[in-house]
Amino acid sequence: MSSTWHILGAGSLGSLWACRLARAGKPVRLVLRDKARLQAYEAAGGLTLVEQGKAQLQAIPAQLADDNTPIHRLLVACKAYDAEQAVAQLAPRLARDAELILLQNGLGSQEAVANRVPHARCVFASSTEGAFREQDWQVNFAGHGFNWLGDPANPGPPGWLEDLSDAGIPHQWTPDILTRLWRKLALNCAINPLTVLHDCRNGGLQAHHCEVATLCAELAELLQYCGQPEAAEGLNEEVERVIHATAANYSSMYQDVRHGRRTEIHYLLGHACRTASRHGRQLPHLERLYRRLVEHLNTRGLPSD
Ligand code: NAD
Ligand code: KPL
Repeated sequence: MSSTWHILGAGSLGSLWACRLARAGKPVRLVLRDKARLQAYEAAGGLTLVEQGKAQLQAIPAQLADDNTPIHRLLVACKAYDAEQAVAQLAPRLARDAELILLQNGLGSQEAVANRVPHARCVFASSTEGAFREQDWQVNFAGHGFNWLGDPANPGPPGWLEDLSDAGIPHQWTPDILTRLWRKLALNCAINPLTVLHDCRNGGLQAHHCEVATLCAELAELLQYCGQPEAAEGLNEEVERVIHATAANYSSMYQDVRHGRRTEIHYLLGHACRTASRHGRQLPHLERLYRRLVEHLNTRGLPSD
């Protein structure tokens, strides 16, 4: 019998994982923010997954952080800026053998979470799957993708990967999860802020090749000196490929800004600039991009941390 999957953050990605695991017969519990959310969830009768136009309701039980049952396995599906606090609330419930799976994009939040719960195993994930919500408790599976999983502190794969296979969650265990996370961070830094500042879809950056290439050169330099040379290989070419392949899409950061939502800038461009400064290096174009983006967010009343 598989351990219960506690899902912290019943947003887009958390709901997508929860529904697929529950559909495969795995025990799943949602951990919700507060009593009002719990009541609203119970009134809805469960989570609905919309996939290829078909909606399926999963009556997954939910609880609050102050429930007293122990947690052996926790999928952390909050935004990067919420992850550390959200996990800290659950720390007293984590069993000695607890394992956490951290779904956050960017870098920095994983380390902060791991420091909060040093006795737990923290598995990092890098996901290219796409999900969004049009209403509460309903998630649309928008883009098929892949999940890379790994633990920088322990290369041995965990036993629960079988649950993911049973649930049809595409994944692979990798000893190089940090390389994957850095590569995605670099892609996001080269594309997302520019789409916000130029107010365009990803394809609009085809008119800004030189600006993109200059950022990629600095990002590649950063990856080299922070010990991730593989993540630097062919970066500009891949960025151009992604811009072309996703030309009609708005980047996730563009959508966050458009909807007045907080962005994960601190864990993307912010992390890149902080890492450069820790190494005593200057990356003038990335730093200028960061300053312009912070200013843009501030003028719209959005947080820039
Ligand atoms: P989301 O905003 O849809 O969901 C986050 C959920 O966490 C929200 O429901 C929020 O209420 C909940 N939450 C925050 N603090 C909480 C707390 N203390 N207790 C309980 N719940 C709490 O976000 P998302 O789009 O699912 O993204 C989650 C992470 O996954 C982000 O880092 C994002 O970049 C990454 N990601 C998302 C996608 C996607 O398609 N949505 C794809 C790849 C990566
Ligand atoms: O991941 C993305 C995002 O929008 O966050 C892509 C499509 C790669 C653009 O950076």
